[in-house]
Amino acid sequence: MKPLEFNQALVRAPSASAVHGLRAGCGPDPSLDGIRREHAAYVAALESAGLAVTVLPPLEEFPDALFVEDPALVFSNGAILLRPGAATRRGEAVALEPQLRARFDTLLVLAEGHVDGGDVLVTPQGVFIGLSARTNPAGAAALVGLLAELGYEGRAVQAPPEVLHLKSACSLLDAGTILATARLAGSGIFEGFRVVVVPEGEEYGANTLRLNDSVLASAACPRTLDLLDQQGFEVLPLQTTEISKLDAGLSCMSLRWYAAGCAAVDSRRS
Ligand code: CIR
Repeated sequence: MKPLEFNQALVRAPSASAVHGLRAGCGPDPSLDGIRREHAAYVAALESAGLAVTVLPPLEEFPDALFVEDPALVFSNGAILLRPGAATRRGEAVALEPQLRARFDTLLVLAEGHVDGGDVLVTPQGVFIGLSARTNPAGAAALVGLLAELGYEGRAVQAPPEVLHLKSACSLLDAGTILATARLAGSGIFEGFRVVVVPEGEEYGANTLRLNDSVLASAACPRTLDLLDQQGFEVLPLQTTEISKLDAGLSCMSLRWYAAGCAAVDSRRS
């Protein structure tokens, strides 16, 4: 497994309905222009990190469809179609299926329970599956079986109750290092990893995205950016003002994988 090497990404353009996406709180509404701007900057960041990006058309009937990470998991040797935990998001998996079939020889389908991709943290040592309001034990157990078919070891863990997904509170920085909130780090689930803890008050910043040599991180968390910089990571800060109003972070807007035989994009091109 090459958990930090990627040359392909699928994203979905935000629909006008994106402003009506699910959210737990009741803060100000996101602006559509802002969502589109943040999404466009995100696509540019994926490209500058060396990925070839395919932008799928928006889905008006599914406001959260731009968060394309949740209905599927993708690996170099196959993909898994998931069953999102929110009823309004289930059709996103149906819409994604032909896109995955066109790109992966092996497509497995979760047949029981519910799992959101945002609850799945892939590491070289195994795959953590967070139990949350969106991912239930039946879905996690079924996913462990599908992961085993692809050669990966899955393990269910408890996601922190205050966040939407497991990866709202953590991300993989390098093969042996995880960035996490203090609360999740203290739970002990990352035994064997070096854990970097985000500064208090910047818990949202725990959701970064390591792609090749770059780490995409939220510009809203300046102390986390400094911390990552001090640790020697090449940080690409991105605005997340509008998507964060929809409880979203940086990992959620793409599916990423390494496809052998496909040329990586040269991010240094002028
Ligand atoms: C939702 O509640 O499903 C969307 N508004 C946000 C999904 C974010 N997904 C992710 O972080 N993986």
